[in-house]
Amino acid sequence: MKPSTYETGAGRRERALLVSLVTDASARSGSDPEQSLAELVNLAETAGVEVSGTMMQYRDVPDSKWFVGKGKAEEIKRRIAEENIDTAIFDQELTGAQVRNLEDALDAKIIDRTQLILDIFAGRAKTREGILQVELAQLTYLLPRLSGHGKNLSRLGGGIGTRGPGETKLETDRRHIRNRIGELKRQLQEVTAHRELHRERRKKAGVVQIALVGYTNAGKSTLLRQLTNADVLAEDKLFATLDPTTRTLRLPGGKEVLLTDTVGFIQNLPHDLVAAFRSTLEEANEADLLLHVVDASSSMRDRQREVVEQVLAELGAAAKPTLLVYNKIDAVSASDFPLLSGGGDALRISAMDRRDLDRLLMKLEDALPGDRCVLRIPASRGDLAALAYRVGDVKEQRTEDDWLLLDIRLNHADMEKWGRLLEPFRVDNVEKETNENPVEPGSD
Ligand SMILES: Nc1nc2c(ncn2[C@@H]2O[C@H](COP(=O)(O)OP(=O)(O)OP(=O)(O)O)[C@@H](O)[C@H]2O)c(=O)[nH]1
Ligand SMILES: [Mg+2]
Repeated sequence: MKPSTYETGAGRRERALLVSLVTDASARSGSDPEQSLAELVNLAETAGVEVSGTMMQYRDVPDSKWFVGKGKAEEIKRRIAEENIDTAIFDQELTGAQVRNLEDALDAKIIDRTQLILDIFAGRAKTREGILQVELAQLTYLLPRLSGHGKNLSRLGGGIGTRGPGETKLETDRRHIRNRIGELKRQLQEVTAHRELHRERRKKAGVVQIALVGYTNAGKSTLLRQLTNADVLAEDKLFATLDPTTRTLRLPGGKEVLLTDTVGFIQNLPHDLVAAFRSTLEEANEADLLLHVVDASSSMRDRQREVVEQVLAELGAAAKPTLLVYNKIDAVSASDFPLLSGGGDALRISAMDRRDLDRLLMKLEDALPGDRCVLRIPASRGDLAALAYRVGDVKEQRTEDDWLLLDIRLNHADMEKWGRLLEPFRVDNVEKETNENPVEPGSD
């Protein structure tokens, strides 16, 4: 499927009016309609649309025919004529029938938030997996709306294939789309199997994996680049990253881990998109530790943090060890700074500040899950000491006669792989040894 370009036939950017309907149900959803609409402006600009203006209506329930009320529809029609508008973009999901009715009544292209996000994704997808996932999401979104799309369908490749005997045009299109969906799922399974194999191999090798997660535009890719010199795209656009990128990261103690950048989240993320991107999002699920990056400079930061937590819960990753990081503090005003919530252990950093990055790395090292223990190795076994340094995080080293004592934190995966070699030299759990200095629960 070709991505939609949001250009008029004359090569000019489409001009759009952005419309939001606030209902009782949306008020309960926890999202602030004004912020959501501001975000829609951002999404539209990301897609290459020129935003002419915004409109908001409060109503108990959506109108089944027009979505907005009749009076509002007339107001929209007036503005479309006055401001030479090509497209109306709705912040909420429309039914196929509503799209058709509005198209007919307003004589403009009608798009909803989901479709806009799908179009942005379509324009961004580069890898085979990304392209397959986006097309799957687009077709899944389109199928139930097929009858409703009038003029709009043509840009989504209407009139696909040939008609079977006795079939209407609509039935033919539906059949083709279903076949294509089946085909896409098969192809995706192949690609995914490949990725899972990679992941399994890394796991077996005892490599610790950390995933960067967070709202779109929080600074995940910037952090990956700053920490690992990775050549990844970071820009002030929504959904700059679609495909996960993994790089090796060396922690201050010398231990090497893998850091993965993932696709950003957004509120009201289209469900079809979450489903289609499941294998990509699984990267977060498979990680040993999540680095949750929040844009501290955003007025929506608390909502954004909640949305990410919600999506992680949906993915089954809610209980994962997570390090919360407020990024972009260089762009936060001093008066706003104390308001940053998120518990005492949340880090506040600027991805542009080297010292902040060093603090982050130290904190990461500490946050890595694993068993802390003491190894007592014969001084002659330099090979074992080297192994311990390679796979573990050595907190302290001292010698006692002909023995080397290492206070070390070993990742569970490391222990599974190397435990056989190191286990015989394990003395005791370090927690027992340091009992005279107990740690308050939750203060870590
Ligand atoms: N002022 C400031 N800007 C930052 C900081 N970190 C990132 N940015 C900017 O924020 C924008 C988004 O950064 P990205 O790294 O692309 O964000 P992302 O989380 O990867 O976004 P998606 O890939 O869209 O999910 C870019 O313009 C960065 O230059 C920071 O610490 N301070
Ligand atoms: Mg990114």
